Amino acid sequence: MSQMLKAVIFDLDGVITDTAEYHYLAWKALGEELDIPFTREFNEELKGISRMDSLEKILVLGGRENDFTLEEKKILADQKNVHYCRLIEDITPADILPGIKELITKLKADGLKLGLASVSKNAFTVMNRLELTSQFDTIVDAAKVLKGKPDPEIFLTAAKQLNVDPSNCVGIEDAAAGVDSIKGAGMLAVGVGNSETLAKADLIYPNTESISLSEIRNSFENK
Ligand code: B16
Ligand code: MG
Repeated sequence: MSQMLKAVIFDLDGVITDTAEYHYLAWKALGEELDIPFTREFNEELKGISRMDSLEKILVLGGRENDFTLEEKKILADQKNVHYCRLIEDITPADILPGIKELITKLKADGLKLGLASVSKNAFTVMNRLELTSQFDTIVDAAKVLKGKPDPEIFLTAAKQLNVDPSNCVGIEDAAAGVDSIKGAGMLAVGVGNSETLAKADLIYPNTESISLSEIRNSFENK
């Protein structure tokens, strides 16, 4: 029996706006300070991963996982966040990625609910600066989520807050960990970005501009 599409749950960084690039720049600067340079390829592994877990991955990459106390790690993570917050200071609605505003308008015209499932503790600030907060029916508070992506908790929480069964939801993500989270929640997964990185998604688009609601509906009806 085919399910009805009732809600679309968005990731923020890398889907609604290009803050994924700012996370990369801020981590890269910290990495260099710690003598742990890393590539964009390694950065793919940080996408969708919480602040402290990202720091751990960087320290492991540099073989420095035992060099810092928890207190020191918190200071390093804060330092990255201060840098990131500076980078997002000037973002405006002009920084919404191409096609996303149009997609939101279509979804709302079709009576679908909109949710946000970002593990970023800066998500409310970014959504406010993009002037998108009022367009969304729910925004999950990352501070209240116990298990980050790839665990399904955040997408399941968004569905619960929307009062929609996960089987009636689609999730949109730019990170492999996020696609795993969506699939684990039992939702249809739309990936935006590299088709190899996002291979587990049900539908993959190279960029936000090419996301097609009619294709999503087709995929949804045939799943
Ligand atoms: P913060 P998303 C994630 O956001 C980012 O992809 C990831 O790079 C970042 O480390 C994480 O948020 C935590 O962000 O340090 O601002 O709390 O992709 O789930 O929207
Ligand atoms: Mg993301």
